[in-house]
Amino acid sequence: MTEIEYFKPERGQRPGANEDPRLDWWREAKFGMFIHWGVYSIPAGVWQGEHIPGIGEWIMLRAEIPIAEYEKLAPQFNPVKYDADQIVKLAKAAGQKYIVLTSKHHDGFCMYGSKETDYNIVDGSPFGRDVLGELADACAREGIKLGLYYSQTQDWHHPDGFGNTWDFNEDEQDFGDYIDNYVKPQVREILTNYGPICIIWFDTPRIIERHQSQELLDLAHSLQPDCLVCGRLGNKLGDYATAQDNAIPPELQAEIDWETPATINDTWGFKTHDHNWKSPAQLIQNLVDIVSKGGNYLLNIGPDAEGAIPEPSIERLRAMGAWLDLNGESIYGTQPGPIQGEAAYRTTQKGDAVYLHVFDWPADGGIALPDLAASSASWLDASCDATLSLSRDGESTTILGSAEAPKEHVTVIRLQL
Ligand code: FHN
Repeated sequence: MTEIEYFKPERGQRPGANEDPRLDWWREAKFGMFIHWGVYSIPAGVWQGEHIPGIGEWIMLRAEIPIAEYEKLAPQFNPVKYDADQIVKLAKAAGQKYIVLTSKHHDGFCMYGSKETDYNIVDGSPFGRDVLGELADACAREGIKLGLYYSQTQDWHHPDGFGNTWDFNEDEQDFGDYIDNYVKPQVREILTNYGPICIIWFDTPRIIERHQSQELLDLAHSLQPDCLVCGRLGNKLGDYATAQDNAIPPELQAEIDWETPATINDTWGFKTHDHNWKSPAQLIQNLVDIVSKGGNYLLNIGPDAEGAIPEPSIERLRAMGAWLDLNGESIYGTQPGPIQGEAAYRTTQKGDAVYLHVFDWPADGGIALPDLAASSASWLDASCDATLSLSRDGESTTILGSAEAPKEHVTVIRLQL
């Protein structure tokens, strides 16, 4: 089987796909919101007048900005437009069932009130509000699950964190001390002070040793047994597999629970120069494609320096939500469908219903399903009044619909087995 590279926990270190009941809600959910937000949203991809290529949250490393310079962003960070309720409501309108916020990204700036460093939004910015705390409250009010991203290995601000080669000499760093006396206390903070956390989303597991990953896994589970740990903890540990950014495996991945983290444009953290927005149709097809292969889609927003969500992200998320309002039955709580590997469509399944998601509507309106014995076919979107008929020949079914695609983005046909 062709396989994309995963951060994949080893079999034996985790139960197999569909085996661990702690993941039941996550398997049902399918679609989550990632939020990458920090002081990097101020330069937004531009440093000293120069456009710095690459993803926005990496500007400190890409431009090798000295800590003393980068730190000056914190006193400028005053995101007065931040509205946790608005974010949560947007996620709900988009049909996203969980949210994962960057509590600390590689630049080391914490988006919550940490006692371990003043380099955080509460103590180190004029804003002075606990972004994470407000989001946790809003999630609790709206009944949506909250997860937290935490960069356990890379920390370009901490003298013993990994990755900053321009301020520090790697040979003089004590990574073990950083893990024991900074990362662990911070993981304890975020898993203690903000209510139930559904996922801790570790990332870029470079140089972390096996025992360190294991200790973080044990710590997370001891503090919140139901908190899932993503596969980027490192050393093949974690509760589920994490695909590479924006990567969708070409085939069904039935053996693992997995998730694709993805961007709407090309950056995670806000960038003024990135206008390469994926279309709503592309995003809906990505969601369908992932779900049809057994995965979850964690789709990112990157608020700007004022805390506003970019309008193109809002528009696209709302379009996805509108589609899910009509077609969500074919996504949430489904299993990968019986027909795989077709370019023009994808399938999901729930009980004896198979959902046929048509990406490329056939010019003659006909779709032959040689190995599927369906007894009836109907448009999932009840507002669709185009004609649709089904003919059966033994174990094969042929569907005949209208000559033109009845619906924009992805049309779903519900087939009863
Ligand atoms: O380096 C990070 C990147 O900034 C971003 O957080 C993504 C999200 O999956 N993870 C890393 C790159 O894979």
